[in-house]
Amino acid sequence: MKIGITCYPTYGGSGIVATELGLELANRGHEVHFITYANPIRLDANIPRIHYHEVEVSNYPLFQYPPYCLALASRMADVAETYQLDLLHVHYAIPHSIAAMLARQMLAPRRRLPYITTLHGTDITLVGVDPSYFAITKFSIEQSDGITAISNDLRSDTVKTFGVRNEIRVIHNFVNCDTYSPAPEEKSVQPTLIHLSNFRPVKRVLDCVRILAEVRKTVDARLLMAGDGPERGPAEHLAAQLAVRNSVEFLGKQNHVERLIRKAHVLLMPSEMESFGLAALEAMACGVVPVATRVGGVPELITDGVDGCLESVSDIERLAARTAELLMDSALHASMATAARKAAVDRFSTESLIPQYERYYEDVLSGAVGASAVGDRRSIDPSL
Ligand code: GMT
Repeated sequence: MKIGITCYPTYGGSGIVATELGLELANRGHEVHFITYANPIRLDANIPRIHYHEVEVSNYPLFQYPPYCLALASRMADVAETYQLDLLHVHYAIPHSIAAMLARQMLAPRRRLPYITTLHGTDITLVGVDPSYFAITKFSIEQSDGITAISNDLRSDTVKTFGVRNEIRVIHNFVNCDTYSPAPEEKSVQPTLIHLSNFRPVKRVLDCVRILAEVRKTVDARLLMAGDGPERGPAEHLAAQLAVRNSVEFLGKQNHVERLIRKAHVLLMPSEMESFGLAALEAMACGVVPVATRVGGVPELITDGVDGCLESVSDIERLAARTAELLMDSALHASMATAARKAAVDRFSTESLIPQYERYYEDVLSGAVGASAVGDRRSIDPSL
């Protein structure tokens, strides 16, 4: 198949999933065209069957806000026509889904160009519910020829919040278990925690520092903070206030996170909301035990007490106690690390998840799913 992929190309789970998906599809013989405003972060140059088309947005003085969505739609239509794409697959509803809908309309007089929207989380739970984006998010989802969500929880949220009646297929996040694998020889000697995110408020980055301060009352642990974003400054400040600044390393944005994750014993993910928790899955594949909050789709990934730990949001005492227990009890840590790796390999590996996307593409192309299929069913069953 010839597939156009659009995502936010910078740091963020949705962009990472989209990029890794494109790479895996290309490996399996498909032709993949990334259509974005910058080269996706994990995309190296010169990979067979991978193409990159930059979206340029000219900034005319009249525009207070350059119309990125329109530039993207034009580029999508142009690339789809030039390279005879079979479909567009957009990640994160706003504004990618609307741009794809416009591209589909632009080409409609000449050819069919279906588009699939993959919902990742904050596009529904934060951005989509904002009154200024609610109606357009609902419209763009309902117009999609195919919709996937990265967890059952996100699918329910989408149905509940927007009243969407189209089929939403759940295809969980995935991880390449060859790239993300344990390396005991690289494990840090000092007990090490790691946090990996874009440092937005929803991640509760400050809680990582609070957990470390608690843990350090019993264990000489350190914390690696990988990523960057608005909460980095406040986190550095809090670390100084809690007198743990020398035990926290702020590493900034990192390209090869698997090399870092392997050094750690525990991954901290104390998020306010997480529709899946890709960082936790990447850690589990490396045999690093996640200590996380019981929110959103995280329980679909982590089984509490078996391959990770789940506690309530902001319960620093419990999150720290579970972390300290793992650092002090090496047998417990070893059994949970093994279970975490097994869960990643058995349930979330590229080998089992990528074919699910391929099957979905085929279903959309054949018309077996999509808005038109819902429309057809509606004429038979008016309750739909
Ligand atoms: O906040 C992030 O982690 C980035 C965000 C995004 O949209 O780029 O991640 C979302 O998508 C990831 C990949 O599908 C999921 O694993 C994350 O759970 C989800 N984040 C939230 O729901 C907060």
